[in-house]
Amino acid sequence: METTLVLIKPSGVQRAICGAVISRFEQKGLIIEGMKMMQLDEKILREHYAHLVDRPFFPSLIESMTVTPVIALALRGVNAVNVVREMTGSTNARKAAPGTIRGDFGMSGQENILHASDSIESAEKELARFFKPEELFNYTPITFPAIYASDDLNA
Ligand code: IDP
Ligand code: MG
Repeated sequence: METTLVLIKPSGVQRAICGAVISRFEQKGLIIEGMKMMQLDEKILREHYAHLVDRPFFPSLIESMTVTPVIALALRGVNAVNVVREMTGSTNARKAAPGTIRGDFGMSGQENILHASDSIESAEKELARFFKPEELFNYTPITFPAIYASDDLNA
């Protein structure tokens, strides 16, 4: 089992589609291990988007990510990092495939509704960045045996 980080960005909060986005993950069978609303600031965004600080759009990205609070989700499942990334779709929402969240809900490269960790290593770092250990809950929903067969769990 893996846990991955999702941020519903201000574009998702402003568009009032947080429930729709969270529903997709719930319907898929991902387990919500943590969820909270938080106001990001430049300090945390400089860490989170360290790979983009030199890009010309970086100031605009910071502005966009701080205009409202975000909703942070920790989602658990088998291969959760890759499953959530596939559900998220490619960065530019206009080019993201229909059926992905960005493909179905967005029209912008920057205002692309959500962030999702891109690797197991990133997920570990990002979960520690956005959640305290006591904000993550390791429970097993009663539906668990209908979500996974034993061979899924041994994979
Ligand atoms: P990702 O969110 O699909 O992992 P990254 O390359 O890590 O994509 O970029 C982080 C975020 O920065 C994107 O989700 C998007 O909001 C913004 N971004 C990336 N590239 C561009 C761009 O070319 N123009 C404007 N914003 C961008
Ligand atoms: Mg990224």
